Amino acid sequence: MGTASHHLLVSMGFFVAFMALCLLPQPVQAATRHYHFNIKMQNVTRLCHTKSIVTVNGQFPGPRVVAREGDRLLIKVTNHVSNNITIHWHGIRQLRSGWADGPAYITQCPIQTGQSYVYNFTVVGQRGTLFWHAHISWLRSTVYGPLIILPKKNVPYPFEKPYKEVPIIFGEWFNADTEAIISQALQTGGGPNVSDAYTINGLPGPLYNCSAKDTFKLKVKPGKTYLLRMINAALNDELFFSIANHSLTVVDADAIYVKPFETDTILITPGQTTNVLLKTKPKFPGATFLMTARPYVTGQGTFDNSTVAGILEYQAPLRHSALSMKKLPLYKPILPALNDTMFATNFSKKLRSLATPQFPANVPQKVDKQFFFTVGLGTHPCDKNRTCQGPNGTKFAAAVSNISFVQPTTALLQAHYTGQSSGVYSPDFPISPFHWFNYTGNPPNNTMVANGTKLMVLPFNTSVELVLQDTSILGAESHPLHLHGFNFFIVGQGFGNYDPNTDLKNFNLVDPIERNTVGVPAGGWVAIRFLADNPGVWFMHCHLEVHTSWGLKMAWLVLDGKLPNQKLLPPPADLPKC
Ligand SMILES: *[C@@H]1O[C@H](CO)[C@@H](O)[C@H](O)[C@H]1NC(C)=O
Ligand SMILES: *[C@@H]1O[C@H](CO)[C@@H](O)[C@H](O)[C@H]1NC(C)=O
Ligand SMILES: *[C@@H]1O[C@H](CO)[C@@H](O)[C@H](O)[C@H]1NC(C)=O
Ligand SMILES: *[C@@H]1O[C@H](CO)[C@@H](O)[C@H](O)[C@H]1NC(C)=O
Ligand SMILES: *[C@@H]1O[C@H](CO)[C@@H](O)[C@H](O)[C@H]1NC(C)=O
Ligand SMILES: *[C@@H]1O[C@H](CO)[C@@H](O)[C@H](O)[C@H]1NC(C)=O
Ligand SMILES: *[C@@H]1O[C@H](CO)[C@@H](O)[C@H](O)[C@H]1NC(C)=O
Ligand SMILES: *[C@@H]1O[C@H](CO)[C@@H](O)[C@H](O)[C@H]1NC(C)=O
Ligand SMILES: *[C@@H]1O[C@H](CO)[C@@H](O)[C@H](O)[C@H]1NC(C)=O
Ligand SMILES: *[C@@H]1O[C@H](CO)[C@@H](O)[C@H](O)[C@H]1NC(C)=O
Ligand SMILES: *[C@@H]1O[C@H](CO)[C@@H](O)[C@H](O)[C@H]1NC(C)=O
Ligand SMILES: *[C@@H]1O[C@H](CO)[C@@H](O)[C@H](O)[C@H]1NC(C)=O
Ligand SMILES: [Cu+2]
Repeated sequence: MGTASHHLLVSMGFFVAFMALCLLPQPVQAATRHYHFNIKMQNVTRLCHTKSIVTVNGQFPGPRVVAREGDRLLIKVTNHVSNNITIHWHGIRQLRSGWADGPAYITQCPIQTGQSYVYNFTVVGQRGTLFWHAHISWLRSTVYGPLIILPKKNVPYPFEKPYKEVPIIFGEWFNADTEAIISQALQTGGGPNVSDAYTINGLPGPLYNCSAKDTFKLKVKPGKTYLLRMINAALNDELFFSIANHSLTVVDADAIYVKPFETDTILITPGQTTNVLLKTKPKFPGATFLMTARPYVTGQGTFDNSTVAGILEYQAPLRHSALSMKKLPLYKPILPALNDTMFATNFSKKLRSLATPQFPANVPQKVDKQFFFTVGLGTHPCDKNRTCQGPNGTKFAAAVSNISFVQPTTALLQAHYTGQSSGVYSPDFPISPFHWFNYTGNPPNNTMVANGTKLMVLPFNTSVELVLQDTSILGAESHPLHLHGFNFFIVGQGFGNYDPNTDLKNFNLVDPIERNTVGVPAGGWVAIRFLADNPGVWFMHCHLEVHTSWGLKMAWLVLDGKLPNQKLLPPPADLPKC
């Protein structure tokens, strides 16, 4: 059944893409591709629990969106559920088209029940795997799907042409309603309930109770090369992934080609994507190998420590009977320990941009503005007359530079564009925290964080260097920071407190990895650089949804440039209103 539903998913994805191609005249270079996302409820059963979930077109995971580099996408989203919804095209640069980015109350008001909105954007200078997901509250727990960007026609991959391409999207399954979980957590101030299973393409697999029939199965032929398009759409967990007795060659991360390297295990944070080549063995008829994923965890709280498994199955020639197949053992991969920070560090150090003349790494060599932001957890006081379940009776909070972001009730981009920002946001996000403390040392006595809706304003084309420093206020923890509207280069990283006197000289300005989501090391820092060449309001937040809910988020406001092609385009007529 797992295989059947997977194949259904595959064929539906291709069907949608096929329809899009057929319905339109086809210019030689760029095409316009149309999709229709109907947001609707669907009953889905996993782990013997049937649940009514929010989906796109009744599919879980959602439909595959396929485009070529250079194409325009027109995706009409119609909301048939009682929840407000928005969709984010995670990793798409959205050059001058910020209205189509999707985070609720940042670039748009939500699409309300009965309303539609057409996301209209082009794919520029990116090829590889990205994904789309709901960007409001915790709805992305079920509303997500692959976004596949093929190279331009007749442009080959900078690696061996794969025999087949297979998306592998990780998620988290909750038996309970995730909207109830986060709203309960925000009320009590405690940590939210954790998931009941991890999933591969929506399927938890045989290591969970009542789940063997819901197993992702990849049937392969011997001696072929498969391109696995891996996506971590899990809500709250970084994941290790491995396939027994097979190594993987990493070739692309966050839709940017990398210098290929081989590894038995990959680490992928929520918000990251990784393309790997899997070379199947020359002969292995009927053999089956498990592929498994489980979390990499650095925080103090409870978490889902379970393991999702799928099956890699070598097709047996017909003359091999089921009996002879049974004799072969089922191989299982060995994953790193749940807290293996050493692996995480070594893995991230292997990631380098391809940096060839055709695919250069345009690392900003000079810096106009330097910023230093702390990221981490903290606390808010409990409301009077109530008891709270956060640390010492407080409420959990999270912050960037000690400012816990307060979500506005109208969209920031509209407020900026219409000149009505007063009372919505203030343009005074600090370039560094107001108070120095030993960020990764013993926790300070006062763990309370401040609130605010503050934006960092950048003139067009500012070359930015940003150090993201983890704090140990409530324990050091890795935070996958995601920036909208840009890719950035990860020019340095380390443990302890960032020290420009010693760390700056070790920056890699030649071939650093370029991506949209970076795991800030637990008890450490990363330095990133990007060129602010995209006018608009751009969200930056931890991609652990619980931390985003607690306020680990902020936004950049990049101003228009002088030239006509350096300005944000006007909003579309159907842009939702608050
Ligand atoms: C889901 O199941 C419930 C209970 O069986 C039923 O009332 C409801 O109509 C179903 N919803 C959908 C979308 O099929
Ligand atoms: C999409 O955006 C482009 C650029 O702004 C515009 O020319 C085009 O008319 C839009 N298409 C639709 C269907 O809104
Ligand atoms: C969270 O878990 C607790 C303890 O198991 C349970 O009492 C509560 O109902 C759960 N909350 C939700 C929203 O499911
Ligand atoms: C699975 O089922 C067994 C037997 O009913 C039970 O002991 C075990 O706790 C269950 N495990 C989970 C994770 O629910
Ligand atoms: C997962 O957590 C449970 C509950 O804390 C514990 O009993 C179990 O041993 C853990 N499993 C693994 C694989 O760490
Ligand atoms: C990882 O966990 C193991 C077992 O729980 C523990 O012995 C070890 O000290 C931990 N390592 C780190 C780096 O925290
Ligand atoms: C706190 O509780 C007292 C007694 O029940 C009540 O009089 C008071 O109004 C409550 N205060 C708040 C802020 O809810
Ligand atoms: C909670 O209180 C204990 C004892 O007073 C203290 O050691 C600890 O640091 C406090 N934790 C937080 C998060 O404030
Ligand atoms: C910060 O705290 C750590 C751990 O206690 C300590 O090793 C380090 O020297 C401190 N750094 C500074 C600058 O005080
Ligand atoms: C924190 O509290 C301890 C004990 O109450 C005190 O000795 C220390 O000076 C305080 N530290 C700061 C930075 O206020
Ligand atoms: C910040 O907001 C939270 C939740 O809205 C509230 O509990 C807390 O008291 C606020 N803190 C400050 C410093 O305003
Ligand atoms: C949906 O969004 C609108 C506009 O922000 C808001 O007024 C309304 O309360 C929201 N509805 C729900 C169900 O969250
Ligand atoms: Cu985080």
